[in-house]
Amino acid sequence: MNLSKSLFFAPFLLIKAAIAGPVDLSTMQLNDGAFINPAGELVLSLNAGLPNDGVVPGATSAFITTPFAISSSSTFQATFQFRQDGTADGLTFIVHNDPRGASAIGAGGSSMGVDGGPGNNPAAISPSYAVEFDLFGGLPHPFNEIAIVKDGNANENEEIAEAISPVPLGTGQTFTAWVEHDGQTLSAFINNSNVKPAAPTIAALLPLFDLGPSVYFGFTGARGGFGSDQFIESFDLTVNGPVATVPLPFSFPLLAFGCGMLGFLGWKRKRAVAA
Ligand SMILES: [Ca+2]
Ligand SMILES: [Ca+2]
Repeated sequence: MNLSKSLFFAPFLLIKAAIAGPVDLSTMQLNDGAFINPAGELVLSLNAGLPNDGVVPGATSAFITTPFAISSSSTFQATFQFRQDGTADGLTFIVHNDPRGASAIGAGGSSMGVDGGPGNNPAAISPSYAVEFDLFGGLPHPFNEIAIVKDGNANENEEIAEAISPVPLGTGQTFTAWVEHDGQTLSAFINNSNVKPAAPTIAALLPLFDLGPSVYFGFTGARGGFGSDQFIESFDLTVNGPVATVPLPFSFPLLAFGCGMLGFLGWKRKRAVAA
């Protein structure tokens, strides 16, 4: 066995599912009409800018193609700039472990691209946690809302938490959103600048590891009888924490052996200095 090669590669194998930094939107899997426009923005609405804009209900989704391994101590921080115009329905940021993987998509309209359609076709994206940036909301609940939904259940009466957005979501202005998870609590912040507010707009206790050992990250967009366009202008994602659930049969022993060797060499060196 070539020991130096093992020592070099083992740590990289361990963190291969982690990420920190900007996501190249053009590398995401784009589903059911989501596209990248000439400005490099991810456009979630269908037929954006076309004459029938606003008439066709539908949903889109876009996901980072690779799932991320997580453990009970994993956390993530997502930051994205976006803008929406129109009246319905909105977009979500979603983390999920649906068997459809990067192809997952729900129904349009008030299903927000995460809930199921009639006859559960398409199925809701589940298991999942999503943060809605919902232009329409649903009476008696507020329009212009930010809500947290679980397992794609976007029914207005069954959202896990809801709040009136502190910024007007449907005006076409660019906003920055921060969606964070500390392992136990999902929190969402929003501002009309890139300064993160001290307090979240919304938060809910939803342990990340309850979704399972790996998750996908991305967005959904939905339009209904009233139209809206949704643009993701930028997307940064950091996924932290041990990825001990990644099945890497060879790298763990190699790393353990590598650390042992480094420890031994360090001990030898210290001993030499002491002598
Ligand atoms: Ca809602
Ligand atoms: Ca609501």
